[in-house]
Amino acid sequence: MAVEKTLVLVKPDGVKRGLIGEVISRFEKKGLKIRALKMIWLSKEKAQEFYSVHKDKPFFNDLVEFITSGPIVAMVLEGDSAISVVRLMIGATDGRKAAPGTIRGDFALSIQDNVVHASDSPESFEREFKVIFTETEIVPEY
Ligand code: 3AN
Repeated sequence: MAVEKTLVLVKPDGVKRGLIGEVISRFEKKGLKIRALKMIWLSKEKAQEFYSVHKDKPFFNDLVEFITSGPIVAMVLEGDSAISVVRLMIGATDGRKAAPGTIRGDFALSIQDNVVHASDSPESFEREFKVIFTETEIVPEY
């Protein structure tokens, strides 16, 4: 088992609906360690950079519009196989298809307004992390 870090965002819909605590609480109870945490409001430029892998998709502009529509809460979580564990816990992209018991399965009914984002690979984490955080914002191991 490899200890991994992953980047999670509570998206603007999750913040507006008062789900920050619920989302963080699930990850804390699972045993994942919070190594960084902050609330930010992404600029359009940062949002385009964050979602650059989707730049040719038809929904790219809507996605940038949505993620910049309000503040988000960003965190770096760490634990054994954190990337796949967190992806399991957030559920399928489309909230209508996400399994009950997952964050999207319990709180989302949309493919865009789906409460959370989480890195899907170590490479994604490295790229996404640098858009949102600086190295010094990660606390030392504890
Ligand atoms: P995930 O967040 O599950 O990794 P991705 O990476 O395929 O999903 O998509 C990134 C984000 O783009 C999703 N979280 C969702 O908000 C949005 N998205 C994905 N597919 C669509 C779609 N067909 N229509 C609108 N928005 C979409």
